[in-house]
Amino acid sequence: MKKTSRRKFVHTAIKATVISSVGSSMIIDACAAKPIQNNPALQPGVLSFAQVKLPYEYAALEPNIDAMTMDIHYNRHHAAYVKNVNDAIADEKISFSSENEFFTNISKLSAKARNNGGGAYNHNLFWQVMKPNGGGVPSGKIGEALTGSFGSFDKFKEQFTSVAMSRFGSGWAWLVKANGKLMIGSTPNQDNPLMDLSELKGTPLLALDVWEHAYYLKYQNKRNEYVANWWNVVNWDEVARLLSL
Ligand code: MN3
Repeated sequence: MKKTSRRKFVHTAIKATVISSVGSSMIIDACAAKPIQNNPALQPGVLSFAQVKLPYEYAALEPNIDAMTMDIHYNRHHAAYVKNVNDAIADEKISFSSENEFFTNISKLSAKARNNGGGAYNHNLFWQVMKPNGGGVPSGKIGEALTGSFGSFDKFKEQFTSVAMSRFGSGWAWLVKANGKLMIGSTPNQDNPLMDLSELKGTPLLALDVWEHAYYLKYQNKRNEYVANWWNVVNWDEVARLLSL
């Protein structure tokens, strides 16, 4: 089998096992993922997390993000977070019915629920705020909002890049909407701005994974090059859509 057709086969096979959430995530709804149940112990009406269908092929973001990184990141790292958070929900008899309720009560839950729930949600957003031939300078309401909040698009980009570079160790950089304003910040590990214990709070519009697993195969320790090239794949249409909700 040729490499490309094998990749296509693998991708198709994975698509067939991707699930949709019982929860109310706009991200999952927007992606219309097909339902699967990762853990039969989960009760109807209780939140379960789902891995969104990757909206492009593994190689689609090259040369900015390589196919092997995408494959491992999606199929191993992200898939594990989704499985593990659903296991935690079942084992710990967590009975929240939405992702929002889950994250706003995260300080009461276990480290397993927090780390894997964040990992499940954060990556679902991450895949969707990227696309092949993305990047550029956004226009319309998102463009105006960025200019209004940060002075100019270049200043926004500079500040976001600086936050992504200064997050020590593993974590995420974010653009969020909070109280009608846009803000930039970062979170450690798999925390996110929906969590009650997060210093940065708001509705996520854009997320950048700065864990080494997101870039090490291609960029090794050069996080700066990864971040610089990531701007070429930002899906501003999706960021604009999230802003409009
Ligand atoms: Mn990751």
